[in-house]
Parts: sequence; C-alpha cells; structure tokens
Amino acid sequence: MSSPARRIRWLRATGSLASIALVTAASLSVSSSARAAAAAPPPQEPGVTLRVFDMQTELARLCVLKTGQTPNVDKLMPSVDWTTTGDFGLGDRFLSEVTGNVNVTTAGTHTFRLTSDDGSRLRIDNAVVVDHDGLHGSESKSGSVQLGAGYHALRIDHFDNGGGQQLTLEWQPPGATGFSVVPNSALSTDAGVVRVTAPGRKECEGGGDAAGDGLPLTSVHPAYSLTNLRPSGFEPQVSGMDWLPDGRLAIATWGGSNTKLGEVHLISGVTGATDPTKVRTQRIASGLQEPMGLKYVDGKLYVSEKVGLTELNDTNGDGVTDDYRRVATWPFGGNFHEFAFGMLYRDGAFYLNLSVAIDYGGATTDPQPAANRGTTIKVDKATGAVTYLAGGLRTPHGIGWGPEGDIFVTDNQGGWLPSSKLVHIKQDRFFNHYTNPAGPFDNRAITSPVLWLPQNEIANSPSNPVQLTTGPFAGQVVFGDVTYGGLQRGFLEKVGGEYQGAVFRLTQGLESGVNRISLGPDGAIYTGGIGAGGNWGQAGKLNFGLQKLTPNGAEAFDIVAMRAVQGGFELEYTQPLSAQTVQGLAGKYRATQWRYLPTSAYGGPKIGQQTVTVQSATPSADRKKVTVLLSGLQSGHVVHLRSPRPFTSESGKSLWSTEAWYTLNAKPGATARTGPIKGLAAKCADISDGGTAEGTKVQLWTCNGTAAQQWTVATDGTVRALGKCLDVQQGGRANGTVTQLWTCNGTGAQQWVAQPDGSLRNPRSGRCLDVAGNNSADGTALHIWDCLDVANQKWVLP
Ligand SMILES: [Ca+2]
Ligand SMILES: [Ca+2]
Ligand SMILES: [Ca+2]
Repeated sequence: MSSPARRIRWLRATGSLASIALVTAASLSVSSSARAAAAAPPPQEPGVTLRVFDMQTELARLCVLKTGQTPNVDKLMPSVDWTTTGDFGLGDRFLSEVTGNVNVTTAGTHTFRLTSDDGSRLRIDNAVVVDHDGLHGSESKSGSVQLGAGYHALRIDHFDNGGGQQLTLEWQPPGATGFSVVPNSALSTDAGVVRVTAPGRKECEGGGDAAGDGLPLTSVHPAYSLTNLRPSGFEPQVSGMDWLPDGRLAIATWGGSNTKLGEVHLISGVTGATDPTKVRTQRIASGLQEPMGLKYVDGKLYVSEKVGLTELNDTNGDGVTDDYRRVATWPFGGNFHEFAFGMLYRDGAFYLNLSVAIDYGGATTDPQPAANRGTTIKVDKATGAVTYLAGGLRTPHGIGWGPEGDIFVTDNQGGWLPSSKLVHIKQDRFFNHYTNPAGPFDNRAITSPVLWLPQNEIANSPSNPVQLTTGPFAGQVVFGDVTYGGLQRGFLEKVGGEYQGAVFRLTQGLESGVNRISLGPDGAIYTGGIGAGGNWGQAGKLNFGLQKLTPNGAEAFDIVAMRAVQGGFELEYTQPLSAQTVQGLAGKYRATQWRYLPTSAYGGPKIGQQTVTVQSATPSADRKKVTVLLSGLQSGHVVHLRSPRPFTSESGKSLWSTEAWYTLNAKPGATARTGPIKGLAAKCADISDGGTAEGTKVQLWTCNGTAAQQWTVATDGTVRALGKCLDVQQGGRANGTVTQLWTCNGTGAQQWVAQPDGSLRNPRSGRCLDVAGNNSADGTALHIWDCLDVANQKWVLP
C-alpha cells in the first residue's frame, strides 16, 4: 500500500526512473512473465521515509489525512530517533508519518518500544503493535509481535500539538538483552524516490466528511453507466484518443519516460452496447517517442511526439505504418518533461501545448534547454510552420475546445502555479509561468485562470477538457485527472467579458487515473488511463485503462451551475429542493474564500483564507434555484461553497456532490472607479506637473484635486490618468524601479492588483507600489519594492 502522500503528481517528476521503466515495459506487453516482473518489490535503500504535515490547528489525537495531500516535509532518515524541530522540519501542530521496512534476520518475538511526544501508533505489516495515541509528554510504550525473517512493512503515525516533540523507535529482537534504537542496518525504504513537498495547511478527514461531501467521490455518477473496453491482456497507457469515420477508436500509448516505446492502436467494437469480448485491437504504429496527442485528419493519423508532429502512412497496404513522416518539429532540449500535449485540429492547423523543462523534484529548469516552451502552438498542416498562440504555461497537460469554439487548456501545479488551473487560450495571452530565457509572451499582462482547481481538493493532475453536448450538463467542460482520478466538470460563464466559473466533482469509480478523454460517436465519454510505479497515478488503481461512461437517462440530485450575481451566487439544481431543506436554508451553506499568489516556488499555500458569512439563501418559486448572498466576497479569490448532507431534493435524494469552487476573478457589475489614490501622510499619487509625455514621473504630492491626481482603477487591472497608464519603467522587476506615466500597452508593467492589506501589487515583478525611502515630502518618487505590509505601501483607492 502506498500512502496517498507518496504519490507524485502527473509529470511533476518521474520518480524512480528504473522502476517506472520496468512497470511501463510490463504494461505494454501482453506476456504474463513481464507482469510478474512488475510485481517485484521496488529497489530499497537504508533508512526510513519521514513525511511531515503542517496542520496549523489544535491536535488532541491522531487523525486520518484527507487523500492526496502533498507533505510539507519529505526526507530519508537513517533511523527513528527525533526530538528537535530540525529533525521534523516543523515545530508544533504537525502530523508525521514514517514508512519503510524492518528487515528481520532472526525469526521470533520482537518487542518494540515507542517513545513519543505527543501521540503515536506503530504498525507492522498493517497490524497495530503499539497504540500510544493522545496528548502526552515524552512517554514510552511497548508491544510485541512474532516476525519471520525478511522484510516487514513499517508504519508509524505521530503528532505534536505544542511544546516539545519526540519520536523514537527501539526494539528488542530475539536474543537481545535490552532495548536499542532500531538500527539503520535493519531499516529500508524505496530507493530513488523523488520527494516532492508543498507548503500550506493540510487537513484531516472531519467527522462529517463522506465521499462527495468533503472527500473525493468513490463511485460512478448515477447518470452514467460504466463499460469496460479492454479485452484480456490489453493494457494501454493512453496518451491520445481520436475517432475514425468508421467508428473505430484510435489511441496512442505513452511508452514510458524517455523511451521510444509509444504505439498507436485502432480499436473496433467499442461504440454502443458492447463488452470487452466484442472489442478488437490492432497495433498500427510503434517506436514513437512519448506521444501525448493523436488526431485523425483527412484519412490519416497524426501523432505529437516529443520532438515533433508525425504523420502515419501505410504505403504497402498491410494496415501497419511503414512511413513515419515528420510534418513539423518544435523546440526540444531533451528534458524528460518536454512533452507535446495535444491535439486539436481546425482549418488546416493543429493546436497543441509544449511543456517546459523541469528538474527532478519539480522546479522549472533554469535556464531552459530549449526556447519558447510553456506555450500553446499552432502547426500548419501543409507547411509544418509553427507559430505561437500563448505562453506562460508549465505542464499544459490538456487541450480542448470549449465555449464559442475557443481553446481551453489545463495546467498542472508547480513553479509559478500555486494550484492547477484551467485557462482560456487566445493569441498573445500570458499565464504567469516565467522562464529563463523569457518566453514569447512574458512581457504581456497576466491572464487569470478561468478556474483555479484547488490542489488535492478537486484536482491534482488535470488532463484534457471536453465540452459536453447533451444531458443536464450540456455546454460544460469535463476533464479527467491522473492522480486525483475520475472526471470533474466546469461551469463557465462570462463576467466582465471574460470566462470564470465553478468546478464540481462529476464521477470516480474508474479503473485508473484519467489521462485522456474523448466524446464518442455514441455520445459516451471515453476514458483512457495511465499511471506507473506506485507513486504516480491514482492510489489503488491500475496503471492503464480504457473505459466509457454512457449517459443512461437517470438523474442524480446535483448542482448544475453556480453563477455569480450581485453580492453572491445563484445555484441551480437538477431537481427541486425538498421542503425540509428549504427551511432555514441560509444555515445549510458554508463558504470560505482565499486567493493564490503565484511565485517561482513549487505550488503554494492559500492566502488569506477566511470564512464568509452567508447573509441569506432565497429559493426560486420552483425550488430549483437558490440565490445565496455572502458578506465580504472579494474579487480575485476562490470561493468554496459547501452544503453538507443531508441536503435533499423533493424526491428524497441527497446531493451527489455537495461542494463547488468558484473562481471569482471579477464580481458582476464591477465598474471602473475614478478619484484620488491616497497614501503616506494622506498625500496623493500625482503626475509631475500634470505632464503627459512618455516617462513623466509619478510621485507623492499634497492632494490638490487636479486632473494629475485623478486616477481610474480600471477593470482590466490598469490604473490610468491623463489618458495614460501607471507603468513600471522598462518593465523592470528590481526593487527601486521607478514608476512613470506611459501609453497603455497591455503589458505586465501596467498591471496593479489591490491587496487586502491595502497595498497595490504589480504581479509581474511581484512587488508593491512604494513611496521611496518612506519619505512623505512632496515630490518623492513612487517606485516598486518588496511587499512588506508597511505604511508607505498603503493606498486608499477611489
Ligand atoms: Ca513542538
Ligand atoms: Ca508536544
Ligand atoms: Ca504498411
């Protein structure tokens, strides 16, 4: 059993390359001997794995962590004997989890002594040997167990609430006269594992949590019927999917990290009423380098390999590709993470995403081995010419058509991505992931995500989006997830001219984590699975998969949509709420909000998380809609709304999934505001001498009501006066770069975001508008400086 925290997000790292290669080879083969090899224990190294989770809340007992949370600390330790905050990496209010193996040389009774501050529990081979739970200082407790020679799974759970902390594991093996710390020579843990950590608060399962109500779903959505599509022995790690006109499904398979073992198969008998015995597969291409996209155009299949786009040709009519024509190449520096995620086609052009190079462990490689990665590209089918649509992406794992025929892309958590997200691609857009050297759009204003997908709550490694065409969720986008698993759905709406919206759980219950999905000609959602090596993929699932979800006409009680309205949201349900639910309705919703602050660090915490008070909840006459008004909603935040069970429909059903996460980039009805911007010593931001020349100095000055102090805080993130924009000189990012007046040009040098602490932040530089030297004299320049929550960075906006 691998604990959820050991799993590694899709493509954040490859984990143990040796063990992944082994498993991958097994998965692609149909021979049973290869599968047996995959079942061999992974390579070991001496010591144990210590993972520590920052709970930031009072702890009185051990608890069960919610699944899929990345630890704050993850390290190899020689033995279990820790007392300092340095040992644990955290001081107070943390949970620690120790995993590994005890290697027993002499069979017989082994007595273990666990000394801990506060509580702890020792399991050997999943059986509790010492239960030492609860609040206490450093105390010892022992337990005995019969062990045969060989490896036995070790697991210790521990917590510290406050004050001192300790965790020590001693033993008395057969023949020993007393206790000693279990030595390094008797301990081992999986070797070569990439130890990914993420900051922020982690959560335990709560007493009221259940599947779909505080926790991930565990089963198939009632409105869909699940069909297995893999004939015996067919174990594809699906990395691309498309349809032939005759109803056959084409799939690409991954082939494993840094290999050329990718294949293409044609699969018949999948549509309509079917089962695995009716499915036939034919391998038509092989030797492909980690293909991540597949498209059928005008009678031919095209594959996006790591280095370029390949056309598959069968020149001798035997049904198997014998000519692999390179249609296009793109920048590729040989890094394991430089995938070409695809693939869409329209009007003579393919569309796909190039992920950036990353280091093992997840940091963005600096400098990048190839230019212009982290982009959505367009490839001319006739000429192979590559042009760039948008940039600032990291692991743009999925690409799909969405509302209005536009392109939507999922990007996975990492550097510059505090959480995974769904973005709306348009020419010249920049999505906030910076590289060295700079990408083609790094100087553009940052485009906010359509949906933040809060990490581990509703996503971990989201894959390609597909827009549904029928059913209760028609028009919404659905996407899979390799590590969180299942399918999620996004309701999108335009506010202030841009898409934003809510994400909901849709289904789990599939055989594997989901790498690719496609709508079939029969209206079913086809799901292709992937995973590897025990620390990559969905916990407890297969490393391969092919299934479909067919709408069956049944109806779950679900939240269809969450729309932003003045002062709150309108929720739309599939069925009328019960009379009982409508009573005291406002008390049945719980809301919180937070924001994210992208930095170069891997992942990131929620910033400023706070409870939001529900003012009122008013049902419509037919009880299928509820207007929920909330106090203090802030734009630029994610709003989490939960209506815990029992929350029933008129027909007596409980909500399938009780939660929604709405990305409130803009509040409806938000308008530009004009007036003075007051700062230090109640003086005003002022344009020197009211000048309008490019580069005119912006300064602090006694407020005087002139046009040189009339600023418009626009809805596009700019701050304007005298017809021009407040601009960071030459797009600088260093402390002390001065501000000036400049023609508005849509770049990140002119973007300003009001922060809850009253500062005005320029996201591109990550710094705040600051009165130089904290000098309140008239004429002091305004420049950018580290955001420090200080008086000379506080601004009262109009
Ligand atoms: Ca402590
Ligand atoms: Ca303590
Ligand atoms: Ca051939």
